[in-house]
Amino acid sequence: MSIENKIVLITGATSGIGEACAELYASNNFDLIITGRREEKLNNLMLKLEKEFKVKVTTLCFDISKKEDVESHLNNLPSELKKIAILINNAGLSQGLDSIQDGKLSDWDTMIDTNIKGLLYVSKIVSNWMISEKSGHIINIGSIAGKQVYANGNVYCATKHAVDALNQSMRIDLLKFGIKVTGINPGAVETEFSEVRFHGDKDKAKKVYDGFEPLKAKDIAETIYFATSRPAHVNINDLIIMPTAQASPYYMERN
Ligand code: NDP
Ligand code: 8X3
Repeated sequence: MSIENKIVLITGATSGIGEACAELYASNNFDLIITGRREEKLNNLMLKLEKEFKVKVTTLCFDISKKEDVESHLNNLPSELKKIAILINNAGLSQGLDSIQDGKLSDWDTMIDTNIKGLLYVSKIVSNWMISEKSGHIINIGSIAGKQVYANGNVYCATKHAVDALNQSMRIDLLKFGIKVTGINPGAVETEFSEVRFHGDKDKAKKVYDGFEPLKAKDIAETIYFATSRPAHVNINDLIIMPTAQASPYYMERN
């Protein structure tokens, strides 16, 4: 355990892409701050990574869509943990896959509050810490849904288009402070994403990935790691990463 290691803050590290990032950065000797709502999963991951990689892992259990909770958990960190080298804005979700006329307002609120407002609450606080340090790298997890829209994706696609816009504008605002900003936009990755989208319907979720090989969370973690390990003068602005069998949300080669 050492506070001299670089610190990476990963939102939504209890599963999927965030968890894979936690594993990869810990294995490369980064200390971590990991967040999510499921406390037991956070604690288990902390214990595993601290034991396996001898790094320091701090857990913060809060709902990213609740402004006061984000502020109190982040602002209460000790000052040495506010020296964040990398922020991975990963926490996010889709709820429902319904047409605009049939969509549920509660699903829309959840997606907008989590994917846009949650990302903003965290970014405002952490970018100010990075400005004080005059360095840092923010990774925004967008989606192919932030580049193209598909039927019934309406509000989820809109939130990810918003992440794409924020990714571009953060890069401009933080330019003069030497802070890097990178957008990572995956196609289909097999995680808990579809199960959450279909409100826990595992069979329906599984069918999303039938007949082709989707991306794994580790594929995205490795891409993020690549982006954050470029030399100081190099920034990767934006990447789209798809399964080889998926050309776009609409073109999928299934067996
Ligand atoms: P998972 O469902 O496996 O992971 C989502 C993570 O976000 C969990 O750790 C979850 O933690 C966290 N999270 C969700 N809502 C909240 C909240 N209100 N407060 C705090 N944490 C929250 O999905 P993925 O790993 O696939 O998703 C990660 C990101 O990647 C998302 O932004 C998603 O939109 C994006 N993405 C996913 C793709 C895919 O095909 N899987 C493709 C493109 C982008 P907890 O439940 O413990 O709160
Ligand atoms: C997740 C990928 O295509 O289901 O963002 O929107 S997709």
